[in-house]
Amino acid sequence: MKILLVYPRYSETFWGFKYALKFIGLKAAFPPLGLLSIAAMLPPEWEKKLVDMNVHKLKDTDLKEADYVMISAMSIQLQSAQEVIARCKALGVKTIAGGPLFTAEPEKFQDVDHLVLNEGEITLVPFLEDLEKGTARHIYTTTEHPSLDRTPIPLWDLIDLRDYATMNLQFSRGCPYDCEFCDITALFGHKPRLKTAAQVLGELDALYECGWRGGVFIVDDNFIGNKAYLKREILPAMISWMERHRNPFWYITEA
Ligand code: B12
Repeated sequence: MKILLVYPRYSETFWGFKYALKFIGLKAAFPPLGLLSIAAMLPPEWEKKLVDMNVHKLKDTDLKEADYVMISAMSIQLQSAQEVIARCKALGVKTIAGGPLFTAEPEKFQDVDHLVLNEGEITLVPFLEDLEKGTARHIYTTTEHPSLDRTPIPLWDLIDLRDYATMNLQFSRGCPYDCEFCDITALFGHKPRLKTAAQVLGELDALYECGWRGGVFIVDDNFIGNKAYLKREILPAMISWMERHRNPFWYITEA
């Protein structure tokens, strides 16, 4: 099976850093972590290629070569996502879409063949089983939030790390608070779900072994959603990992 993973273009906003990136000679600020994680959940024998449209042009030949095009996007990528879906439809290529854009408003995407919504750790499993049986439905959804112990290390070899300013790592999902400006709990729930220290160090190792040195963005909804666990289990493990590896990374996060 040949899979093309596509990350649509961002609209022009502050957070796309379109103009600032030119000063540092890079193509995008952050890699598509959701898509790289989904890639790692697919059968290992499937052939996978990833096009981040913020970095490279998406060619019709790439689309035509794929058995399925898997698209991930957030709302800011709506226009580009719609264009990709229309191009696939015109070329007769089947599409599978997931991520926050599609999960928040699935009714807008009738032209997508399979909407695999919410968190892939849960919904991708029945979808892949049905796909194998030839009975895949239009939509897969769930009201449950998975534990993060099933989340694999992203398939970093699908991108060229040198195109990006910062690499991403996720330690937790969800947030216990209820701030009026934030809708994160609608997608990821109120209970922070956490990775173990072994998982976090495994992800640091993976980035280190790919040759990455520099910034690592811990892309949590709220890095301090569970302060006690963070201070007891994660930060001491990260500090000693950093010392053992002579401080190859610096970090940013959201709290
Ligand atoms: C890091 C982050 C950013 C970063 C970088 C984004 C990037 N490219 O990596 C920055 C700070 C730049 C950013 C900015 C913005 N962000 Co932001 N961001 C996040 C955050 C905190 C983490 C994203 C992440 O890497 N998650 C980890 C991966 C593993 O999760 P994931 O991508 O969701 O993938 C999972 C599922 O969605 C699903 N899945 C995803 N893709 C696919 C594809 C397929 C085929 C399948 C089957 C499944 C699937 O399975 C995956 C595993 O469970 C999320 C919240 C969150 N917890 O995810 C918000 C979030 C994505 N951001 C959001 C928003 C609104 C924005 C902004 C528009 C905010 C603003 N007002 O400016 C900007 C726009 C950015 C731009 N370029 O213009 C919203 C999107 C809401 C929506 N309905 O689309 C989110 C969900 C937060 C929220 N408020 O709810 N963001």
